[in-house]
Amino acid sequence: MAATPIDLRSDTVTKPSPEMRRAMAEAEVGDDVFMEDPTVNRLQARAAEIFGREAALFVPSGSMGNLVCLIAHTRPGQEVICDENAHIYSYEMAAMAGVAGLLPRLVPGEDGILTWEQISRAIRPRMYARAQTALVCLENTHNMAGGTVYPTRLAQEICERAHEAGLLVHLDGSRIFNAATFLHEHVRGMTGKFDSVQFCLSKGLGAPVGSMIVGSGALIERCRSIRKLLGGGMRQAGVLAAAGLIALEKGPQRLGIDHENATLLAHELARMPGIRLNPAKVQTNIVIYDVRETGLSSAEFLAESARRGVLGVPVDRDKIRMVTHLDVSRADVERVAAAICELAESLSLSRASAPMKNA
Ligand code: TLP
Repeated sequence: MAATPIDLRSDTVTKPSPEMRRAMAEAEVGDDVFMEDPTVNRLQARAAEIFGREAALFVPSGSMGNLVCLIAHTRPGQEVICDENAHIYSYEMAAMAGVAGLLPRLVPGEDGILTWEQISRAIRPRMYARAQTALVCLENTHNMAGGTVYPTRLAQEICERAHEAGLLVHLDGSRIFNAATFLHEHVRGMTGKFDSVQFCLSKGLGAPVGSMIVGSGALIERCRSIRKLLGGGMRQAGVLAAAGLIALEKGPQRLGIDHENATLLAHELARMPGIRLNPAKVQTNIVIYDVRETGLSSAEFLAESARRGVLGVPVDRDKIRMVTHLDVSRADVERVAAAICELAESLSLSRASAPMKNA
């Protein structure tokens, strides 16, 4: 068993590089609630510039970034259209309902990708006694669909048609740079039509903490107050922003390596007995596979993997997610594949030698 486990639970587990730690130690700081932290101000200006927007806001997490935008765009009692497995719906403590007072209106996307046709059918008619649809939220890449990417033209069409219908559109772009890497496009062109975009510095880009919201100057002003309302006003946050700046400048360039590693892992897994996935669907750094036919639940399979030095997370009873990131090399992925192959084969052998029921 490997001494240090190979941690594929998430791309959030990455540790700041020595360069980041140096920049954090040396960061020039001020009180960001007074908007006087020069490093935070630099990070915000740079994010706005990269996305071609008027302004940006540094927030402690992707969840807070999404929630701040939801509150900024809506009022309690309204509806938000999103995919049925959207992170804002499934993994953010029901804050959409519990804090923002919104009703989620779920649409089953194909691999997490919605079409305007599906969205338009979910819009509530303007009728007394009906909750009113205010917002559409897309997720790119889509986490629980296995890191799938929106074709840019489709995302743009959804924004255009939603605006014509009087709706706003938010992008949970936590992994938007992974999508840009897959498409060989620039985030500016991919996201310019959204009313707000949240993206994470702390996932594949490698920063220890933080996310950004980008949008119009007026939106960001509003978001700044809402961030404070939620307790997210940070003080000498320049120590975090310094790492964020390095993540933003250097992180995107190496995401292709994570994608190659995920593709390699997917192809290896697809050959193993009892493991089901379609490696052709792996576009970025997330691999989701089904272990039902091994005879174990995802939790049981993961416990056995952990004993062999490999960590992942369960998606549901049958499915497991593994995510490649900057602290995982190709050699690590080969070790992961060998360990899971040994596990899958031993389970397959024990199934073959088990006495047949009702023989
Ligand atoms: N995702 C985490 C877990 O919460 C599942 C992960 O390990 O992938 N949007 C998307 C699409 C996300 O994947 C995440 C985090 C968030 C929002 C929230 O970001 P944080 O964790 O910074 O609040």
